[in-house]
Amino acid sequence: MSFEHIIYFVTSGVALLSLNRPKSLNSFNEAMHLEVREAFKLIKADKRVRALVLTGEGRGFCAGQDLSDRNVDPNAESPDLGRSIDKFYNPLIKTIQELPMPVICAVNGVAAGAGANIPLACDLILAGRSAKFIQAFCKIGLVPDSGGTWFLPRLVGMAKAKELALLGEVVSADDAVQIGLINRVVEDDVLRQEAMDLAQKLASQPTKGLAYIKRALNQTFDHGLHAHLELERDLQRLAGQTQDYREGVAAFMEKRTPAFKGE
Ligand code: T3D
Repeated sequence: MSFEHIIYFVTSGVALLSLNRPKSLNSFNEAMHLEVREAFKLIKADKRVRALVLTGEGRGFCAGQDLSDRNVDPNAESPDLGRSIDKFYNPLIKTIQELPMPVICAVNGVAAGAGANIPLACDLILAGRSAKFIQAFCKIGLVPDSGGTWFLPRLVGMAKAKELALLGEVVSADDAVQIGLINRVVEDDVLRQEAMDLAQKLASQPTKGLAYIKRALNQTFDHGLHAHLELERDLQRLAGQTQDYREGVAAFMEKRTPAFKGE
């Protein structure tokens, strides 16, 4: 399948999905949304894929919604942004969160608007040294979307979340690590390789077990302790039924390196 607005390929168990509209800092138009959606369908259907790297081409990761697609002429009818959220952004965030494998976001430059929040839905966030994160919504009279008002307080606390969302100031990659927004900063020229290496390492692990870990952690704030203990029990039951669990225990007992197959 060929794409125009994204780059997509699979190598050594890892899918790479790179946003590819660099002239507008990989901002989302409808066509790119549709291709991203198509790529996620491929990922879900491809048994080889056991980890995903999401990144962007050029000097930006993503500048959110392509604002040139919005008619703001005073005489024009107001656009229904809720429809755009329902149709594209919310399904994307849910898809990333529910994907049963680790998703690494490699933030290769500026990440603004929805482009700053899509990484927060991923499981691990690596950033190039030059990356910056901007909750740009407040500058154009909008509300942080793509899960921004959900993820931010959980990651950085309410005080910092309000500061980021209400002021829309630029957060450097180093500061983003410092405040717990992202995981790691690496030099720009090695970002993609580092992300791919990490993804390949994850792709060689018990994929189903990692998917259950992801599910348990993603749901942790939805439950009280008792309900969450029950979820852990249910997921452990499922994990115990995987081939990789058998392999992990057998390899430990036989003092050898396990060969996990993601089954
Ligand atoms: O509408 C809905 O569906 C609702 C959902 C909304 C979700 C959202 O994401 S709303 C937020 C939208 N995004 C923004 O408000 C960010 C707008 N961009 C910026 O503030 C700045 O571009 C950046 C801070 C991201 C980067 O600044 P800088 O100085 O590094 O680059 P630049 O010169 O501003 O941008 C480079 C080019 O990309 C430029 O085009 P040009 O002049 O070279 O032809 C610029 O117009 C274009 N560009 C950047 N962001 C967008 C964009 N074009 C369209 N839409 C953009 N969002």
